[in-house]
Amino acid sequence: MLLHHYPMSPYSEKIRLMFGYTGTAWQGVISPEMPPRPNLDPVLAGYRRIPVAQDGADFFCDSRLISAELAERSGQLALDPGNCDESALGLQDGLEKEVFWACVTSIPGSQIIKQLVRNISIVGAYRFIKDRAGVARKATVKPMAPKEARLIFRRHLEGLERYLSAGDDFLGGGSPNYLDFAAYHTLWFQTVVGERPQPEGVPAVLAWYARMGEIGHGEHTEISGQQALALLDASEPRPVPAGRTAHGRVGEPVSIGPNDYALEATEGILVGADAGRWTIARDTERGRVHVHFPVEGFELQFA
Ligand SMILES: N[C@@H](CCC(=O)N[C@@H](CS)C(=O)NCC(=O)O)C(=O)O
Repeated sequence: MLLHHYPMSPYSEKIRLMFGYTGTAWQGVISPEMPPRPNLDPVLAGYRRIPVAQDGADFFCDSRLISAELAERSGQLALDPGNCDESALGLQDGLEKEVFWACVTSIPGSQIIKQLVRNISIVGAYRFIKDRAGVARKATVKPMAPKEARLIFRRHLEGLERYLSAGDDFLGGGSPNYLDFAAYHTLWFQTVVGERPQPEGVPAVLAWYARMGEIGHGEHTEISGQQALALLDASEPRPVPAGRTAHGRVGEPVSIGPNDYALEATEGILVGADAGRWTIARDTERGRVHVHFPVEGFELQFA
């Protein structure tokens, strides 16, 4: 499998660590932090988030769907978000909504700017801030005040502490499940990208965080965006399983995009659908591709 990612991306970190955990040998394509993304734009022409996984001419959008795909391929079914009960963590609006936004918003802006300048230059940092301000303006999720964000993130850590100090090494019990990786990437973003000090008064969380970090990213090599696109010349999308082609509207033109932020949608012909996933076919300059989206958090419109 191939992952379009960039070093500072928290959602990518979740998947990089899952590759390490499942012992999956992977290839990475370092993607620009913001559009234009020459590694993906010729294929997706719309969807603009990172990470995206690629297997030949099949593209998987959103880290939840990538996790489900990885769970199936590795036989580690606990990595499929559909197999985990997030409500056990007692969160009001989930790890990937409330907690993620609290994590990002509670890091001081000056720290984010420092990291951006270090990673992508002053001009890059300026372009990034302008780009993400545009994303925020069009978002359907309401912004959080920094004070509220800090409180929510602290409450989340205290909830994790209660859960983890009950005895198990991981949120999944004796071994990690999807929730471990989803909870890891926010604390990773705070401490590694945000350079925040380690949180105080939550020893079980810190021990768990260290255990998770030890998993590492596994065996991987980086290839260029052009090399990733060249794979399309010799690849065909994998057949859509019969159970997913029976949907009454298969064959119709559609557009699919996120329903919360970075709303840009990708157009194609619906070739597969079930309760958890939509698949569209697109004809690109390099041939036909299939693009897979999760149903949760996305909106499908018929043309
Ligand atoms: N729900 C998505 C969220 C991905 C996400 O927000 N990625 C960030 C980078 S870590 C992003 O792409 N932000 C906005 C953008 O570049 O369009 C997932 O799980 O993959």
